[in-house]
Amino acid sequence: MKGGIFILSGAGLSAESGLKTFRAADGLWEDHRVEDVATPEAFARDPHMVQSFYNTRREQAANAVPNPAHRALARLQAEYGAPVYLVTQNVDDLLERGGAREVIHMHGALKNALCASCGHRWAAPMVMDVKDPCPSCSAPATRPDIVWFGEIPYHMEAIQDALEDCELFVSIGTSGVVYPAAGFSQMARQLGIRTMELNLEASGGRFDEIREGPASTVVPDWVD
Ligand code: BJW
Repeated sequence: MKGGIFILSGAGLSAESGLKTFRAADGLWEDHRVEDVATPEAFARDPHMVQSFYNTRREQAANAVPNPAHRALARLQAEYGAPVYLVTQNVDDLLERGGAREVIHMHGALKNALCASCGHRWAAPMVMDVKDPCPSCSAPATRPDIVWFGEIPYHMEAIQDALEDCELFVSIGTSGVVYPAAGFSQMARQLGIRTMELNLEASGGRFDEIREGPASTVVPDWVD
């Protein structure tokens, strides 16, 4: 019998840990044009600028600490009597550092480097250089292990399987504008799954229930 909970999180989950969201007035896309830093074309054109964007964010994420929302979700995953799938668009590791056992990072992870030539993954140094050779094939093709626009997000099959195992879908701190994640709530509704949104301000998407407020308050209130 399915009884799991599917949680899709976005940048709002980590906002109170001091990490900027993308689309807020003071967000990451205010300081950088998306096309300059978050596309494969940008990396091909100016790898130093892209590496520098992610080196800064890697350092910020390493210095951030999990907030009560990350810890509440970790608690829920540990204590709930059915699977709790933590699917995140975030590239920080604050859910893991908040105690979560298993997190599905659909947009990649700042802590990893990826070889664009052979696909090998390894722990990224805090400051990555485009000329760093791949430890497996030696190609000078090191890139951040991040899913950029136009690339296929990770773990799509596992995500589909997780959705089918759930009876509740909860969207936390995401604007719901980037696909395919933006389509998950509709997929959930089509599967007959109850949907809920926890967000500072409602995103405008269709949900059976919406609770507004900062994640550090609304998430623990909902979990406990
Ligand atoms: C709080 C809070 C607090 C604040 N408490 N809440 C036209 C139509 C449909 C699709 C497309 C299209 N044209 C192009 C596409 C595809 C494209 C896309 O969706 N574009 C749209 C912009 C239109 N998508 C892709 O290219 C994806 N790939 C793809 O589609 O491949 C095809 C395929 C898929 C599947 C199967 C087969 C084929 C790839 C998308 C990669 C996204 N990458 C980024 C950057 C890399 C990661 C990084 O650098 O960190 O990922 S973009 C950026 O947006 C980042 C995020 O993960 C993502 C989502 O943003 P998020 O998390 O929602 O943040 P914000 O800032 O938007 O919202 C913050 C929210 O928090 C707000 O709601 C606030 O209210 C809230 N909040 N404080 C609670 N304290």
